[in-house]
Amino acid sequence: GSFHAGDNGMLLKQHTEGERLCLQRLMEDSLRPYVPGYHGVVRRSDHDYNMMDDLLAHFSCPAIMDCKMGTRTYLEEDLAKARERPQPRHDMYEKMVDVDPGAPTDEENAMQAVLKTRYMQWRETLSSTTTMGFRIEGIKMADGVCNTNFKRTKSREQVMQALKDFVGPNARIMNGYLRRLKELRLVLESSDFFRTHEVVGSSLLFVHDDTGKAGVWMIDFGRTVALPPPLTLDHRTPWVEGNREDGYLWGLDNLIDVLSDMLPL
Ligand code: 4IP
Ligand code: MN
Repeated sequence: GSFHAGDNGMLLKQHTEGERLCLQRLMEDSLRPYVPGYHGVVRRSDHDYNMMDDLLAHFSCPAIMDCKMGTRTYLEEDLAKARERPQPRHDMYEKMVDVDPGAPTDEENAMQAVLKTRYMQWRETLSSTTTMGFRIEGIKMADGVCNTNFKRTKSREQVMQALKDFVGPNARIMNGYLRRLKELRLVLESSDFFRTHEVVGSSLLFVHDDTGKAGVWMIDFGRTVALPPPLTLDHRTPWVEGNREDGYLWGLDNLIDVLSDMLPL
């Protein structure tokens, strides 16, 4: 995989230059408390890694949830590339057929392949990404049991049930998550980094344990890119090709709304 357990409380993630730039800039931004602390590039047995704080280090038997944020999960530049030089993918065709044999078009069936942007768009509309601006990617419960079977978790009711199963009956944890998400929203609304970046394929990592500790952090900046100045985003305006909007804050509004509706537990 692309991760390695680092030394004492650190995590090593396969280096990409785009993610390095983001993490470096985030260390100077008001968002710093909401991202893993970044410690630069390190080399281990011939590979480069971005070294960052392991967010799980201060939890005991944590429950973990990954929510991918935004209404769009591929970059605008991927669309342009796909038009200039289409690269149909057999692996993505197979992933598509596994979930829904009726999903590929006749042309895609003939090629036994789909474009990545087409696959990503299909995943967006199958899940809550298009309708709510976020989707649950995976959950690991305190007992270690993992569930990544959320590809068709789409309706508000389905999403709420999954969130209920994850949070459990503990009001302290629920209130902790809500407080943290509302703080994050305020900071995002005034962050220079956030205003000037297209944030795609990034997740919110939820972590809690049975001591009642609960935290949320922004992770995965491999497809977060700086906008050409003076362009900025509000992250709520609907996307039309060219405006680069990603729907991140609209998704966070919806996520906070769903969690609030679950109270009182
Ligand atoms: C995956 O699809 C995820 O979208 C990955 O995003 C993406 O990686 C993969 O693209 C794509 O196949 P499934 O989740 O349906 O399996 P993430 O890394 O956020 O999970 P990228 O490279 O876009 O980050 P490929 O091109 O790596 O296969
Ligand atoms: Mn990735």
